[in-house]
Amino acid sequence: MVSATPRPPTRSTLNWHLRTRAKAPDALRHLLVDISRAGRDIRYAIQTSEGGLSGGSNQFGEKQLKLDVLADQLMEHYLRESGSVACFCSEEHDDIVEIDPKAPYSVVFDPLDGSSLVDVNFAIGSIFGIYKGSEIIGRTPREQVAAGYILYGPRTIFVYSTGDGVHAFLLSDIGEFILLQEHLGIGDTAKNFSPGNLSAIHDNPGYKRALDHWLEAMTLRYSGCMVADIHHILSKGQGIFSNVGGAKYPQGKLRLIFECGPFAYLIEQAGGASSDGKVSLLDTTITACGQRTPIVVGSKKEVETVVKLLGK
Ligand code: AHM
Ligand code: MG
Repeated sequence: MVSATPRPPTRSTLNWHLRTRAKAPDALRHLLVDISRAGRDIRYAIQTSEGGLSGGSNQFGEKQLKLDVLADQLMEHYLRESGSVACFCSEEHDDIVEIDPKAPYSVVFDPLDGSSLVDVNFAIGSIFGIYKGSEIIGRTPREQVAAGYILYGPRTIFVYSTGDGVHAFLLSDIGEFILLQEHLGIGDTAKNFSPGNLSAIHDNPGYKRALDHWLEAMTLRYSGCMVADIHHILSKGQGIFSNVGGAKYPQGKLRLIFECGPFAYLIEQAGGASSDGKVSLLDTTITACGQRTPIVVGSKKEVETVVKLLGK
């Protein structure tokens, strides 16, 4: 006889979590599961495909690796297959790519963040954010209905939020993401600092003041991959990450749409803070695909301290 009450699954899968805990609408749940599948395939590509340059450059004039292109194609494949994506904006495309204007969501993503670290076998990642509707320009990252990342380290971890906390999943040996930790939280004070675009201290006295303050009592944790460096903060429950302007990158190196926006959403969901030096990154209006922004994210009190030192 078939039981009337559905039994919980034997493993807490991502799909189960999205359905029963996050109570995500079906289309959003399917889309997030599809993005996790892209992550699983990108993981396989990192482990098995040849290295080297693709011969092309992205919208920022950066030389693309074959893996950058492959990761981008895998993500695009799953987004198209989902049937739920109106358009997407990727670090590897010059402009927004339209899929189906009538579909419910728009997706922003960096398919392979920190890909220059692949040769040295450091951790790298994919980042994504999801907006309702078919517009991305003119929105603010606060309007994301979900954001997350996949970290390809010794273990592969999928982290997401749909606005009710931040949750982490581990890729199992049979290719399923299984719940690792719910409701990751960030304390108000930081012990670790992660300073990007550090050469800016020579042109930006505020950043030099922040560095001197960190060196007094804190410990450096910086890998050069934003996904790994921010995952460090989320998994240790404290820390600060920054990438602010100097002569080479007046607005810092990182992009609002597919790098800083999704992380600002995740960090604030976990109880931390984000700032572009003036306001929360969640309230910065997106004006162009390639828009760069200064970023300070992590433990609340430390973000406040650094913003004051930057602005002095
Ligand atoms: P990418 O998207 O081209 O890989 O560049 C982004 C990466 C971030 O992951 C990281 O925080 C930053 O570049 C590192 O830059 P730097 O080496 O200047 O600190
Ligand atoms: Mg990137």
